[in-house]
Amino acid sequence: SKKGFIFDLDGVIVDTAKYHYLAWKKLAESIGVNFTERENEQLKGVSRVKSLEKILEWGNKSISEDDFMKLMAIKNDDYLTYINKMDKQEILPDVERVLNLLIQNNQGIALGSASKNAKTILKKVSLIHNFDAIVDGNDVVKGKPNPEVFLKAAKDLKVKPNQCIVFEDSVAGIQAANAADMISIGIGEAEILHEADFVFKDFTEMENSFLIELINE
Ligand code: B16
Ligand code: MG
Repeated sequence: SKKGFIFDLDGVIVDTAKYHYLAWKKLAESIGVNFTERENEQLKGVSRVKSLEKILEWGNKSISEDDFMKLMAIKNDDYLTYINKMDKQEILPDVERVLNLLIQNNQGIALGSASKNAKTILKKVSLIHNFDAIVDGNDVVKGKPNPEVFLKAAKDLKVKPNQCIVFEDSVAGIQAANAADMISIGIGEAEILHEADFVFKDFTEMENSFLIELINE
């Protein structure tokens, strides 16, 4: 039957987390806040506004609304210099195999991302045409772990939430999928993503037979 398969972007389709890291690190250090990969881990799946709020909190800084907007723009401009250099080679292993299998089986395919740059990135890696629906940071009011982004994707696909499957690399995203009454599939470390219904290290570990079972369930 027709199911809805909803993909997170960063950490699932492409590894843009490394570019977010470089851009946030540069920004944080420019205002005297220490920033390591450990801090970056906590920003995965979190919106740009919330990310900057957290960095300021870690550094015990309080700034004006005006400066806040300026810092967000600086970070995003820097991030976009990395994004603009992306191409198909940055698609994570076996993402295309999974997408092609789902397309061949007439499944609904959506993007459910917190990023406001999602469409730009999907175009850069030439995957945008594979998606029947795209819901990103421009379309939602409440970020993950709120289920809004995934519920909107299900609605756009015209598939009921309990007929949807979500691929996510962040804890907040798994919680959002669970709250939406969808099957949650973690892509990453099982210890971190223990709230997911299933966890795979990456798509190379996910067999076609597993996907076919999800479709036929
Ligand atoms: P932007 P996802 C998320 O993407 C990232 O994981 C998160 O680190 C980032 O802050 C957020 O997008 C917002 O991104 O600044 O481009 O709007 O994992 O939900 O696809
Ligand atoms: Mg992600």
